Amino acid sequence: MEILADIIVIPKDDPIAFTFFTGYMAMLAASVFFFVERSSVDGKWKLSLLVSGLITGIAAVHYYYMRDYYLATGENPTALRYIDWTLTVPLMCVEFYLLTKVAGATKSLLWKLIFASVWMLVTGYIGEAFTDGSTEHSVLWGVLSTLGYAYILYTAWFGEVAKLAESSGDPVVVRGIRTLAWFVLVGWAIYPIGYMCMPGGWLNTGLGWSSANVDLFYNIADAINKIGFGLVVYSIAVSSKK
Ligand SMILES: *C/C=C(C)/C=C/C=C(C)/C=C/C1=C(C)CCCC1(C)C
Repeated sequence: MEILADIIVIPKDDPIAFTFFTGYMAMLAASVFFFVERSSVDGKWKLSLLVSGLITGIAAVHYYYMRDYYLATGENPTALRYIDWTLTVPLMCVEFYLLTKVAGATKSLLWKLIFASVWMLVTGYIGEAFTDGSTEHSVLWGVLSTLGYAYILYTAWFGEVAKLAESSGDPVVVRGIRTLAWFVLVGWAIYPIGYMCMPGGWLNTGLGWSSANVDLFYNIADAINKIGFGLVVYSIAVSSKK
């Protein structure tokens, strides 16, 4: 973690720095892919592909800044991270809405999902950014945040989104929404696990991790969720015949 005459040096033994750089490139490449492929899918899926490209594009720009911030300070770029998520997670809610719109998804469903995601992120931010290192603080805000997460999870698996997918009568959409619901269940769970490994968190004891270690979890999870989510949307767009 040193800056030599404006040249940024990546330490050979720093996996966190490594994932910031690969994460950046992967997000950028994914955006190019989604934007270019937009022209090869049926008209009704073009907006969904645009949103996929925006999600990875917004993340790429944030990664560009976060990796430099991390290299320069050795610290967790909490504010940049949450600004990124506050833009990209609601856009993932827009993806759910667009995919189920043919089956009658309403604006009110979209707003409920966006509200839940903003709730999850604002409370998570308070938990991380204003921590005094105590377990009380970490747990209180972590639990409040999890309420928003649980709402999105429920909606995707059993609630409105799942029901609308079912009534679309299109097996490709049904399968696609189910795959996205798996991403929310498994891929998104990596974030709270990382959160709990931070000082004050339930999983921190014994590990003795600093708060920068959380970036390893967040970087891997972001690559899986943002690029993976977009690829599922892409595969729905190319395989749905209707
Ligand atoms: C592209 C970014 C994504 C999909 C970010 C998702 C973030 C979460 C699901 C974060 C969840 C959290 C909790 C459920 C509790 C602890 C605090 C958070 C914000 C890490």
